[in-house]
Amino acid sequence: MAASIAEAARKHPAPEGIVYTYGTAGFRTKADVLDSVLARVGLIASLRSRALKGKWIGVMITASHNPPEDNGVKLVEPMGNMLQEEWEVLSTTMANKATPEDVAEYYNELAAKFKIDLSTPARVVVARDTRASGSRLLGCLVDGLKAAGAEYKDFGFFTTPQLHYVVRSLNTEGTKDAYGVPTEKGYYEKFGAAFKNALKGKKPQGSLTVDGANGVGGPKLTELIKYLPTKEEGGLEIHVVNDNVIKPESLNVDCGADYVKTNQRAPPTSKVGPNDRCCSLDGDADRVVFYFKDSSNVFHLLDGDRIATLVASFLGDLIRQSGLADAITIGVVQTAYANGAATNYVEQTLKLKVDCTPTGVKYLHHAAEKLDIGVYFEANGHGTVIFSPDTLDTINKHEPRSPAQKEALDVLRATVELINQAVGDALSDLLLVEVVLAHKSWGVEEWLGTYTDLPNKLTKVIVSDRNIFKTTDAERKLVKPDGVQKQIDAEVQKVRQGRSFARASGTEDAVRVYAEAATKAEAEDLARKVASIVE
Ligand code: NG1
Ligand code: ZN
Repeated sequence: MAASIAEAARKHPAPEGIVYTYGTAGFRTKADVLDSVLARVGLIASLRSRALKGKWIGVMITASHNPPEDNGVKLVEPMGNMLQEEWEVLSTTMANKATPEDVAEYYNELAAKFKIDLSTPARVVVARDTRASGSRLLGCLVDGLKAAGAEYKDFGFFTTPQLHYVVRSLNTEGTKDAYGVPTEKGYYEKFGAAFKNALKGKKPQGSLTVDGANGVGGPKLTELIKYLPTKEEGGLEIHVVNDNVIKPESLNVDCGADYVKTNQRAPPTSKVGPNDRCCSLDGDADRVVFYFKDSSNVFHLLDGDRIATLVASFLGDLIRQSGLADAITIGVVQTAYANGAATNYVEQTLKLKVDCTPTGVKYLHHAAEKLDIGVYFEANGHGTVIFSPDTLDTINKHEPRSPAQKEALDVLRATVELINQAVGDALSDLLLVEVVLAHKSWGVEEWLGTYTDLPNKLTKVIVSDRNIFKTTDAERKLVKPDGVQKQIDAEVQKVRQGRSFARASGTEDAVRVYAEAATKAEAEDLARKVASIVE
């Protein structure tokens, strides 16, 4: 096998002078320098599967919201979680091995280190988004998988959450934790049926326009719609726009969740009327934000914080109405980027606990796993809700004591099914939002009216070395460089309802500065001041 592994590495030589890192979102960079990485990821995925006695591991080829010429790759653990941190480090080392011999040697070293029996089957599920470079990179990945003797299933074009779904379903098939039928159709059937059941006769108002970022989410949503009740059947009218995957160079260009969140405006092509509900997915459909224009043509964003608060309030109602309030508690997990008004609303109005974690879905997910029901969303729209095994058991076994309790319990059970437990999923999240709005008989204005966001500003500062910025307190305070936090505190004191922090980005070579305050002018001024301190 050493020979075949060295051969695969030889076929896809590592370019000189590039250092690769498995970051928050896997390996991600310009697509034309990723061939060697993909071949090596094939080797790592095979080892990871063997280390877990042949459980299915997922490999997704995507660069999410990044430009069309980028690409990337991330690994998925058997239950649909993100790759274990230790293996992120091993993947980084493997990606940076210089020669084919080094690659083969490291492969054997890992096998020895983890006592991996190389005759154990290795099983890997692969899929990709719609980028032009995807098919070439898939070829490189497959070369790595074949060299390692892995069995693999190629699901072709998938959203990232579809891949997580299939991985979890394959590994739980035939057990009491069976998640779903491990096929694309199985995904649509599961979420389609859950949507219908969770609506339970409540009719969604108006329609929803979904911007697919010209990525894989558009066509997959079009497919999912076939499994949803039609408007005539009491379902939701959905219009899919920006779903041109025939022109991969249009991916994420002037559309998509990142465009809308960053620019605080609708895609220029948007043609919707006042108060029409819209949402935007990102390039691999694991992230969604909602928005609308009011009757004065003013744009309003309903971001991840809004989704979290909406869903937490709905689940709280269902738990109380089902008679489960004494048995189950709900918590919300946010990052420092959550708007202060959202945090306040959760604590003061919903009376729920808020945890704050560092940026990156894996931190939020881990914190949410410690709760009975953990609602976690990043402000930019990544997120989901997870239910602990005990909580699921309680919900499944609960005997309602009145027709009203039964009604609420039915909706709660269907809502659990509707939420992708493996990972944040834009398609599942958008259906969840629609279910909540339908039950509350709310439109976007009522949703927006729950609280008023504090004006805020997010900027990026290019520094010579971002690694000198070290944080504590879930990234809300700098401990290094010395004295910088003191200067930031001094500026924050000067503005009303001020809050600001600076941290090194995990995905870009920059330091991000966030500021919020009572007015837009004060927030922008504070961001400017803090940026100049950091520079
Ligand atoms: P970094 O670059 O570490 O700030 C960004 C987002 C995260 C997350 C990751 C990608 C912001 C402020 N940061 O991280 O929320 O989405 O990319 O997974 O939006
Ligand atoms: Zn994404």
